[in-house]
Amino acid sequence: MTKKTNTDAKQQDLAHDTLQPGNMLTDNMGHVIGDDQNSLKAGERGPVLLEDHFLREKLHHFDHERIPERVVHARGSGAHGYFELTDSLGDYTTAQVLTEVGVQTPVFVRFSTVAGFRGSPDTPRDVRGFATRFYTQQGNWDIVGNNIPVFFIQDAIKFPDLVHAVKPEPHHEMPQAASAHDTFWDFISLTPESMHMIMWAMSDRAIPRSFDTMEGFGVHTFRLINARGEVTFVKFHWKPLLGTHSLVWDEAQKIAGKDPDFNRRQMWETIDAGGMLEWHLGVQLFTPEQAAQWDFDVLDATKIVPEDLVPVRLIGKMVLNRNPDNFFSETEQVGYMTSNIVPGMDFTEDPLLQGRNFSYLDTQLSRLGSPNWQSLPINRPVNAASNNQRDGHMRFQINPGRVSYFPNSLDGNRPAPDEKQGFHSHPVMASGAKLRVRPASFSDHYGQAKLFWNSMSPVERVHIAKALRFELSKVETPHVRLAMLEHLEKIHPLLASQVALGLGEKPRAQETAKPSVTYDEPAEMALLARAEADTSASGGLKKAAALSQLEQPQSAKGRHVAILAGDGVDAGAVKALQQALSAEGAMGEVVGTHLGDLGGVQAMKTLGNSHASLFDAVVVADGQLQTETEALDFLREAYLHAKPLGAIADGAPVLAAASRQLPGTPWDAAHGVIDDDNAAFVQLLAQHRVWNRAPNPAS
Ligand code: HDD
Repeated sequence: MTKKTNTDAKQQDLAHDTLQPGNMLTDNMGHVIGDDQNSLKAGERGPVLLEDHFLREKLHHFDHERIPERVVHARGSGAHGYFELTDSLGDYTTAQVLTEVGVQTPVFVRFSTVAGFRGSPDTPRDVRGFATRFYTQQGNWDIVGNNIPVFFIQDAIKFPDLVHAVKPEPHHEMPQAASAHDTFWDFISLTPESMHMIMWAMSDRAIPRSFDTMEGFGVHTFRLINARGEVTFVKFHWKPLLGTHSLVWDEAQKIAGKDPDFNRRQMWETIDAGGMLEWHLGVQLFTPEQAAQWDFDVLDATKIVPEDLVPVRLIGKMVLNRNPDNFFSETEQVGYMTSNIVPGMDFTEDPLLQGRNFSYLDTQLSRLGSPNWQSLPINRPVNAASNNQRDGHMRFQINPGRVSYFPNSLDGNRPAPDEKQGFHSHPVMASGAKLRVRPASFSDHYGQAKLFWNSMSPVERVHIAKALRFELSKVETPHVRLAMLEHLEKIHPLLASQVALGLGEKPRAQETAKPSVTYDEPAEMALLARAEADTSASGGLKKAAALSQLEQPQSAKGRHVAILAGDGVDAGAVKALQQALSAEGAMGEVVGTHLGDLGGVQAMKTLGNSHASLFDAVVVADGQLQTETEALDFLREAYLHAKPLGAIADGAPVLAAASRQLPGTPWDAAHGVIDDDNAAFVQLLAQHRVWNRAPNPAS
């Protein structure tokens, strides 16, 4: 079957609006400007004249360039691409985007953080937005998801409180892009329904390595409706082909300073170099009857449906392969809405989704300033909108004729609803007394928090304990810290105990271990490895598949390796390593003692203007560097962040010199330090990190 695609349709549409600059400079009314560098004055040194309409228009437009940033998810980065269905859901839905195998549907995805302002760094500890727009032939479909499958709250009415609590505090607007402060933890300590989400937010999931090494989730349960009107519940998943991998917290903080645009830059440069970012689209399909049997409620956005109960079925692939032409026009002006669904889909009564359906339309109006925001190129559907809505600020569409109502006899009774093609809400029964209550089926707030904890590997549990120590030690109000320890104790006393040690509080359990600071201490890892909790609200499971990132696919593709070098480096050895890396889709970049030629290899970055935290691994290629402190620091940082290290040519003595900065730590192949073996190094790179590198407790 020839690949039918409407990718071109959207690209042509956007290209039509991408204004290629002409040769002559004009004002916004098309008047060619003679001189744009000097205001019109009376005399060489006289006053500027009001009649200078070019000056007035230029300053006028400039003064009005900023629009309100998003109230949450202000910091974002977007890219275009396509979704191609590979496995039809024709038994479950009539939605063409989920039934027409082989069709490439244009998409635009915007990744974001939640709490930080528009100019905040890419790598705070935070949830990541993962908003996908499908420009389908049946209208726009938006999966406005996150990289975490649950949420802090069950009811949308609490969202303003949650956001007010996490944003910089209103009396002094600090801290920027951080949850480690009193108001956030005060709110959380009084909101037990947040505990499952807190475990995800304090895990490595909240510091993703890159956009294409994080998962995406639609979070809510939606409905699919087939041609016979039968309903199936569905949850949407984005599974990155490269697996799901994270930074470590010390590294994430340093990246925020060394390159605040770290993730944005990675995506831009990958696509700019002809690369792409790829995910599988997966669905969990289950019936209302199945859902009724579980000990959790699928309308509760603080709960997952564990993949052990309902496997994720991969049905297609999304590829992001085109950068926006203009950040503001596309990435800033895109307006997603959870209410953007197509025929063959429907909402469920999830109270969080119901509230979101109101909020997104509402917020676009205040942010984009006109009811015609949906006519902006990035928001325009590929099938033209046709209705009787008229006027409003910034009307782009020109509707001819005299009829702007329905029914009508003066224009062939067009446009008219279409019984067959149109969207129909599924006639689900809905009745009951007007109540402001939370259903009992929503009331278990710790069962799946324990399920997540149990599903973590020992090193991931240590990272959660370290994150909670970091966060709660920043809280200045003692009773808030203590209240949080109570919640943690309900998840597991050993977790609460290890966090308490960091807060100067009594441990909550007999057993304790030296809390990890820089390393992941083996003693704390061993202690927390034994901390298995009794779960509930999890379908009878004690732990769930696919929650630990250490179970994820591994790949060296997209990895970025620093090759440290000075003048006279062995260029042949460097090029051999770069070829071995590029064969696996990774990249080896020379970081030199200076820019430019180092005797056969080019340095585009230097030890002074770069940092180990910006790379996945470090190889030293030059023995002269053992006296270069910056080189030794580069290696030390990478070691502490559990990154693969290597030496080629005469670089081994530099590794030895660097190891002397960390006495008692193993710098050998068994602990991820590879000397002169490109194949072994590339294989290690694919494993992401070397987690067994903690110092030998006997040393
Ligand atoms: Fe939201 C933006 C995702 C709960 C109200 N949200 C926004 C964005 C994402 C999400 C990815 C950025 C979209 C973009 O890139 O432009 N939001 C979520 C997820 C949630 C969630 C996965 C929980 C499951 N959101 C949520 C609730 C409400 C909102 C409960 C309000 C009741 N969200 C908004 C908003 C935003 C928004 C205020 C701000 C900017 C925007 O809509 O376009 O309407």
